[in-house]
Amino acid sequence: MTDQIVLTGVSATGYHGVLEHERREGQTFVVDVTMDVDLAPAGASDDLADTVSYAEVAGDVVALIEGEPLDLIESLAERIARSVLARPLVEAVEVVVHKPQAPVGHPFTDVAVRVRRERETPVVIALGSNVGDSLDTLRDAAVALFGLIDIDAVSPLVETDPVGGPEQPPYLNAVVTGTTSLSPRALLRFLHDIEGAHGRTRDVRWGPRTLDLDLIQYGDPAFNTDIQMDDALLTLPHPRAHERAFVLVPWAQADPEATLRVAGEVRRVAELVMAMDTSGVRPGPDEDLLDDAW
Ligand code: PH2
Ligand code: MG
Ligand code: MG
Repeated sequence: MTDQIVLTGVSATGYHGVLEHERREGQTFVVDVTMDVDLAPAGASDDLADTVSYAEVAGDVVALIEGEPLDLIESLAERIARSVLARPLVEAVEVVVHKPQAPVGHPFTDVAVRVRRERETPVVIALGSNVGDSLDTLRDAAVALFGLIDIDAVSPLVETDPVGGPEQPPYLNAVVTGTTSLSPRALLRFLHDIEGAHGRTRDVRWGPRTLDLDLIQYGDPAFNTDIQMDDALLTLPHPRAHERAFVLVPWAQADPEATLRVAGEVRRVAELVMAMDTSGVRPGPDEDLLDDAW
């Protein structure tokens, strides 16, 4: 069960409605907002920065109630949902807009619309394996990702020389792009679960691994919606992705238009690839990782 923040009964006077007297005199609108937010980080840190301020959300709701008059409470609910989803920690939102003084023409207690909207954030995940039957492992991982996010593209497989760490066999690498309603932290937790299900242990840094799933980017730098963060659990965008041919080459193959923020600047992944040494990256087995799932 997802954690939620529930804000109920935020009310203000607005001028929404189809009838002329509604536009002239206004009436009370009452709004309930339920936000899906992972509350564990704030529960542990006791820090407002780790959660969503319900006071700020209430302020946004009142501004929209009092703002530009709309014909329908449907469109008011839609705008409120959009404004709440603009907060990065909110995975999904339910908005109820009540209009208890609506011109219904009969005795009634309330009328309301309820909408639920989920975030659809573009994400980029890099897959790697160099222990065991790597092709089989990456196939399983791709199927697990298929159940976790809405996949847009799966790159071809590449076989790559190991970068860093002890002497170790070559890797099979690939990149998956898609969209998700999960927050970055929630997505990371699921990625770790999938790694764990393939016997992944975290001992040698950059050492051989059965399965590595790295969250490379969350959001879209081309639209300035990419999340930049750096805490004990997660750094976004991935701090070394821009210099790793085993990530960028398959990523550019999966999405030729892809962009990545490098030192604050938005760069085309395909151009980064052209400027880098890609001699350690070769075509891998000619297999569609999602053959069975699509
Ligand atoms: N992953 C690493 C370290 N080195 N080298 C290659 N070629 N591919 C990888 O996926 C890789 C690596 C740490 O995650
Ligand atoms: Mg890695
Ligand atoms: Mg990793």
